[in-house]
Amino acid sequence: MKYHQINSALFVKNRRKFTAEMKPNSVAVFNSNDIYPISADSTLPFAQHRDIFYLSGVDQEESILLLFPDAPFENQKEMLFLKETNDHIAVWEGEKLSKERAYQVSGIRTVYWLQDFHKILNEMMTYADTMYINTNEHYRATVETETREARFVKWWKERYPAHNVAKSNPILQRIRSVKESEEIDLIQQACDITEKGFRRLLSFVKPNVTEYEIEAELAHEFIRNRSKGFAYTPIIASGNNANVLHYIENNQQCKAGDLILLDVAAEYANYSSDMTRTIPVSGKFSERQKAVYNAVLRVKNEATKMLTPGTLWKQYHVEVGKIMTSELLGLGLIDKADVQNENPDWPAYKKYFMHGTSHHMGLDTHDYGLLHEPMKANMVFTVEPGIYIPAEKFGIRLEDNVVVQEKGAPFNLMRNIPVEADEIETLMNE
Ligand SMILES: [Mn+2]
Repeated sequence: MKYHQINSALFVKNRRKFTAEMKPNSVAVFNSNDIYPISADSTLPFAQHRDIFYLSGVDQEESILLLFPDAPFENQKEMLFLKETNDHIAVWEGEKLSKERAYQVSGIRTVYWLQDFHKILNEMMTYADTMYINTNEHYRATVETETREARFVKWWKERYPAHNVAKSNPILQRIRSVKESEEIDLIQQACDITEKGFRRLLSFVKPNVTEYEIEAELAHEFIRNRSKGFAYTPIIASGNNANVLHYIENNQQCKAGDLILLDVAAEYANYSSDMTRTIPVSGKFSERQKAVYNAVLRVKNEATKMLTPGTLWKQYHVEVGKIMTSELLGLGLIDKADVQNENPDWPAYKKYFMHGTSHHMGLDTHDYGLLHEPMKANMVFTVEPGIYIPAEKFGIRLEDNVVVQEKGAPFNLMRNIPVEADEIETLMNE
């Protein structure tokens, strides 16, 4: 791990929140992700499943967490099962968690090697009435691959058909969406690393630079600050590429006079940040570009103020739509007739701003959170309005990450990342 060890107190708290929601006499099991094969003996770099990480801090493949708060014996209430390691294995595979290290990381005292799992699970199942299975119910998830978790769930339900089945996912959606202060600190660190990358770019970008050279600068700055790298596939979209919302080719040359939309951010300790900035290739916005830029910035600032406890996600989007509508009228992109005749299911503003304004953010970039429940303090959201104008060959999006506060305006975790057009121009011309 490149990141500094996280205090295990966080994971102890997270487990307590989860087990408090479990039914009496029930067992919950969480699996690591697989290491995905490419071909021959090549693999993709390991990425831990966020649920087992959230509940244990274990950042290693082939790990299992078992929670059984009503277990007959104290040492059975929480258990970890890890891939066996010893001095010989360490020489070939590098350092893996020993039982003692696993305790330091997770706060869990009962640690077994993986080969003991079935025997011990079987014993627990004779005591338990209900099994909590961990299915992926994220509203944006489309999963083709059978995960290690899914394989386990299939086997587990077949092996123990007489037990009641309950879902871990709604509990995790709820508890993961409200962040502990330690988590907000980690997200802040991710945002701070993103800031360093962005500032590096402001003095680097010049006409004729390529999008992939920009990507390389960011990767360099992120990794040297203990990040694994980008929190999600970076979008570095110059000129008209900005109007392709999920443009990830990043292979074009940036032309003088064009804008570059950068949706690029670092991860830290598996926590995301999610930033978008739009900058002029030549270090100076045209008058028209600046007018659109400032409209997007005003929408971002107004939308941010609405992220307060009790706000409903759906209603919030309706309100942001109204603000965007008035900005688009001001820019002459739509007229009053467009608004009067608009389809309520696809309002006029959607022609230029067709995506959502906010999503939960945390261990996943599009994090857990039940969107039909009102917002709460310490939820972390992105705020990311945009205006995309293919006819003028540019698109602008600005995105910050903010924490909902008990009282008053949200706290902007990207408050130090330049966003005012004048400040960006000044920094680009220093
Ligand atoms: Mn985002």
